[in-house]
Amino acid sequence: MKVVTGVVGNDIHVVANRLIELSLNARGFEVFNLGVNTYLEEFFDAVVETGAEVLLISSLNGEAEGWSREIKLLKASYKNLDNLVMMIGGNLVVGSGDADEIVPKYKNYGFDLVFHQVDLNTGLDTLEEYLKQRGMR
Ligand code: B12
Repeated sequence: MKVVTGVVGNDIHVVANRLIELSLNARGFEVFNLGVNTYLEEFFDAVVETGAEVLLISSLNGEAEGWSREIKLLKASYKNLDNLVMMIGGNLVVGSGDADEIVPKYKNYGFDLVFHQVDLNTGLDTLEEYLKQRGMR
C-alpha cells in the first residue's frame, strides 16, 4: 500500500519525518516522502501521481492548523480522492494544547486520524487497525 508523507508548511523539523519513513517501510508500506517544508498542493499532487491510498502529514512547529483549514476545499478540487485516508500528527498547536479539543477540530477539517503529541508507533498501529477494519489491508 502506498503512503505519501511529509512535514506541512514552513516546518524544517526533519527527524520525525525520517523516522516515519523508516517505520512505514518496516511495516511494508511503499513510501513517497516529500520531506520538510511541503505545501498542501504538493501533497495532493503526489497522491494523484503515485495513486497513494494514505496521506500522512506531520507538523512539529505547531503551524498545521493554519494550513489544515483549507484542506477540505483543496481536496475537493482534485478528482477521485474520496477514499484517501488522511492522517496528521506531531505538535498540532503551538504550545501543549488539549487533545480533547484538538482532535475533533482536525477531524472537522477533514482528517480521518489525528494524533496530537502521540507516539509514532501508537499512531501507526492505529492506522493499520483502521485500514484492516475497512478491508484495505
Ligand atoms: C531539534 C529541534 C529543532 C531544530 C530542527 C533541526 C532539524 N532540521 O530537524 C532547529 C534548531 C533547527 C529547530 C528550529 C525551530 N524549532 Co524546534 N525543536 C527541536 C526539538 C528540540 C527536537 C525535535 C526533534 O527532532 N525531536 C525528535 C523527534 C524524533 O521527535 P518529534 O519531532 O517529537 O517527533 C515524534 C512525535 O512528534 C511523533 N510524530 C511526529 N509526526 C507525527 C505524525 C504522526 C501521524 C504521528 C502518529 C506521530 C508523529 O512521532 C515522532 C517520533 O516519536 C523540539 C523540542 C523537543 N524536545 O521535541 C523543538 C520544537 C519542535 N521546536 C519548536 C520551535 C518553536 C522551533 C522554531 C519555530 C524556533 C524558532 N523560533 O525559530 C524553529 C522552527 C522553524 C521552522 N521553520 O520550522 C517547538 C515547537 C513548539 C510547538 N509546536 O508548540 C519545539 C517543541 C520546542 C518547544 N518546546 O518550544 N528546532
